[in-house]
Amino acid sequence: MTVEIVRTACPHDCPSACALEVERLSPTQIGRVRGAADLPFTAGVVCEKVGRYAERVHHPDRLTHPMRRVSSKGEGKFEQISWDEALDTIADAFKVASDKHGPEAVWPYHSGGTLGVVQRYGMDRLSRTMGYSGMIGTICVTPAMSGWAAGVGGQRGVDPMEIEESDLIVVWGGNPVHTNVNLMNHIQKARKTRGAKLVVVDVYRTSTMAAADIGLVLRPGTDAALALAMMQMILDEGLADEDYLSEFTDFDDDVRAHLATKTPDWAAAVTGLEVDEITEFARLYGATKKSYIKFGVGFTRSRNGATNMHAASALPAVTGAWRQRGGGAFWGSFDIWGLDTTLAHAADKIGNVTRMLDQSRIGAILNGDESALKGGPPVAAMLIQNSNTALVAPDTAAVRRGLSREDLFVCVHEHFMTATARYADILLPAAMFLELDDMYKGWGHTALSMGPRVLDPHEECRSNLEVVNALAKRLGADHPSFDMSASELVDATLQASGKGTLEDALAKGWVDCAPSFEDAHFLNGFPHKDGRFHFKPDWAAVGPFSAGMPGIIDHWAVTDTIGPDRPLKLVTPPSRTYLNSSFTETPGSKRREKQPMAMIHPKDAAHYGVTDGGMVRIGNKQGDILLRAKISDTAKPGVVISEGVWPDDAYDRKVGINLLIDGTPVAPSGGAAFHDTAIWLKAEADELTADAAD
Ligand SMILES: Nc1nc2c(c(=O)[nH]1)N[C@H]1C(S)=C(S)[C@@H](COP(=O)(O)OP(=O)(O)OC[C@H]3O[C@@H](n4cnc5c(=O)[nH]c(N)nc54)[C@H](O)[C@@H]3O)O[C@H]1N2
Ligand SMILES: Nc1nc2c(c(=O)[nH]1)N[C@H]1C(S)=C(S)[C@@H](COP(=O)(O)OP(=O)(O)OC[C@H]3O[C@@H](n4cnc5c(=O)[nH]c(N)nc54)[C@H](O)[C@@H]3O)O[C@H]1N2
Ligand code: SF4
Ligand SMILES: [Mo]
Repeated sequence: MTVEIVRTACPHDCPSACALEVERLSPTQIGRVRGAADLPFTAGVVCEKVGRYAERVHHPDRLTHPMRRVSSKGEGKFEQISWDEALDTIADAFKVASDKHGPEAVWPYHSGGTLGVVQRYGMDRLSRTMGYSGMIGTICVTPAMSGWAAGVGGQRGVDPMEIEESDLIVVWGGNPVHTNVNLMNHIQKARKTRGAKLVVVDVYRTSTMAAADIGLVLRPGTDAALALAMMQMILDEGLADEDYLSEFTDFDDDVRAHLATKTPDWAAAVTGLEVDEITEFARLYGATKKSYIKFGVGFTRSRNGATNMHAASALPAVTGAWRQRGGGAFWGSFDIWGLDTTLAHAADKIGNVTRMLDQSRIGAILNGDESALKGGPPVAAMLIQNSNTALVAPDTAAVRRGLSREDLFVCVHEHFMTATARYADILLPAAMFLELDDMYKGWGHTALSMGPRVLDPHEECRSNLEVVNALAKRLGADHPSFDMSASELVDATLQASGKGTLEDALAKGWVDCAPSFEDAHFLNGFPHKDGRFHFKPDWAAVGPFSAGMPGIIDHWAVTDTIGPDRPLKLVTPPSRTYLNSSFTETPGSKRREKQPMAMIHPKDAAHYGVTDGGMVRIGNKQGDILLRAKISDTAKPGVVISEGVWPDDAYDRKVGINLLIDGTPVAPSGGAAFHDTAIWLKAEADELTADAAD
C-alpha cells in the first residue's frame, strides 16, 4: 500500500485549529494524523485524540444514511429513507411551522462541532433569507468575551507565539495539557530556552499545574479576589507602572482607594489560598516585565465569570506588561479575522432576522418561557447541526422535555447516534472534515487554517453546506451562495476579504491574520471610545443582564449558594481525550477515560463516609447522579471535580451531568455556569451500585 501524506486542518472546537498531515492509505481510508511542522503555532504537535482520528472517521457506528424516527422521541429507533424524502419532509415541516406561527417559529441551531467558516455558520443563511429565528451562540465563550470587552474592549491580545520571549507565563483558569496542547509546547520552549517560570491558577491540580513552577489552587469563582490583592500589593510596593496607568487606563483615585482595601488577608479568606501564596505570586508578577497571561475560559464559567475575567485582565495594565514583547495577555482572537461573510453567511440579509434566541437557554425556549422566547411565537421546527445539545447544554431535563414535544419538528444532522440525535424526527448522516472543504479560525492563535477535502464521502454522508443548500432550494430561499460549493465559498470569502485566493492559501496551508505588534499590545490604545483600559466598566453597554454588577473592578460574590442543603461545589472541566461530548465513541479515548469520577477531598470523604473507589450520589434541585469516588486533595475541601461530558450511558439515571447545571444566563450577556453548581453528596452502599457502575 502506498501511503500518501495530504494536508488539511482540524475542525474541532479547540483553540488550536491545527494544520494537519494525514496519511492517506486510499481515497476512503486514512492512517495516522500528525501536526504540520510549518504552521508556527501547530509546530508539528497534535493531540492524541486527533492523532488516532482513523478511529473516528472509520468508526463502525457512524451514521450512513438518512432516517425517519419510528419510536417515541428520545428512544432512538429509526428506519432508512432516501435523501429526497428526508429533505422534502424537513422543508414541509418548516413550511407548516412558518405558516402556522410565522417564520420565527423555525430555529436553525448550531454549535461548535465544526469551527468551519463555511460549514459551521452556513445555516445562518437559511435564517437570514427566510426570516427564521437567529441564534446567539453563548454556550462557550460569552462570559469570557464579556469580561474582556468590559476592560480591554476588543477580542484580541498578544499572539501566544510571543510566549517564547516571556520570562513569566501564567496560565489562568485553563488546562492546556487537556484543551490546547500546542500552547504547552510553546510554554515548554520558553522554559527551556530562557528559564521562564510557569504559574498555573486553577481550582484543582490539573495536568497543566503538574508541569508548573508554582500552582495556585483556589476556590471556584474567586479569581477576581486573587487579582485584586495582587494589584493592591503591586501598587503598594511601588511595582506598578504609574505612567502606563495614567496614559493608557481610566485608573484614578477612586480605583486606587478601592484597591487599597483588597489586601492579601482579605483575598486569602475569599480564595482559600495562603497569604504567602498570594504575596509570592504578586511580587513575582509585579517584578517581571515580560509577563504573559494566557487566560483559559474555565474560570469564566461561573455566575461571576465575566467579572473574574475583567479583574484578572487588569493585571498587565497595572504593571505595563502590555508594552513588552513577550508581555501582556491573551485569551482568544475573535476580532482579528476581517472576513467578508456576505456570501458565506448571507451577512447582507441579516436584517431579515427579527428574533435572536440564546443558544444556552434552549431548555427554557423549548418549554415556552416567554422571556426566553422574547415574546415571540413558540419554536415549532429546528435544524440542528454541530451540536449535541441534549447532553452539553445546561438544564438537561428541560432541554429533553422540550425536544420531546409532539408539536416540535426536529431534524438532527450528525456523525453518530448522540443523545440529541435520539430526539430527531429526521436524522441525517454528516460528512466529517476529511470529507469536505473549509477553513478554520484558530481562536487560540492568529492563523486561518485551510482544510481541504482529502477523502471521498463516507456512504451517503453529506456536509452541512450540502444540506443547507438543498433545503434552501426546496424552501425557495434566494441567495447566490445556495448555488455555490464549499470551496467556491472559501475562495470567494478570501478574495472579498483581501486575503488572496483559495489556491494561494492551499499552497501555504494557512492565512496569517495576526494584528500588528502595536495593535496586539494595544499600544495605539484600547478599543474603547476613550482608548483606555477600563477599571470602571460599563457593564450595561456589554450586555442586557448587567443589573447589580460592580461599577468598579471587584470580586462579585454571586456564585451558587453553598448552604446546609447543598454544602459542596461541583466543577465539570474537560477531560483529556474527549472533546465536549465528541470522541466519547472512539476506543482510544474510552480506554483512557474509563468512567466518570468524582474527585473528593479527604476531609469531605471522611465527613460523608466516602471510600476511595466507592460510589457517591451528588445532586441539587434539578436532579441527582451517581459517580465513582476518587479521594484526592487535588482541590480545596468542599470542591468536587468531575472531568468530562460523558454520554448518558455512563450514569445510572441515563442522563448526563448537565442535569445538575442551572440554565440561568450568566451576567451580563448570557452563557452557562458549568463550573458553578452547589450540590449535596452522599455515599451509596456498594451492593446498590454494583450494577450501575458497570
Ligand atoms: N481535550 C479536550 N479539549 C478541549 C475540550 C474538551 O472538552 N476536551 N473543549 C474545547 C472547548 S469547547 C473549549 S471552550 C476549550 C476550553 O479550554 P480551557 O480554556 O482550558 O477552559 P476549560 O477547559 O473550560 O477550563 C479549564 C480549567 O478551568 C478550571 N476552572 C474552573 N473553574 C475555575 C475557577 O473558578 N477558577 C480557576 N482559576 N479555574 C477554574 C477548570 O478546573 C479547568 O482546569 O477547550 C477545547 N478543547
Ligand atoms: N458540564 C459541562 N458542560 C459543557 C462544558 C463543560 O466544560 N462542562 N463545555 C461547554 C462548551 S465550552 C461547549 S463549546 C459546549 C460544546 O457543545 P457541542 O458543540 O454540542 O459539542 P459536542 O458535544 O462535541 O457536540 C458537537 C457535535 O457536532 C457533531 N459534528 C461535528 N462536526 C460536524 C459536522 O461537520 N456536521 C454536523 N452536522 N455535525 C458535526 C459531533 O459529532 C458532535 O456530536 O459544551 C458545553 N458544555
Ligand atoms: S482537537 Fe485541538 S489540539 Fe487536537 S488536532 Fe484539533 S485543533 Fe489540534
Ligand atoms: Mo467551548
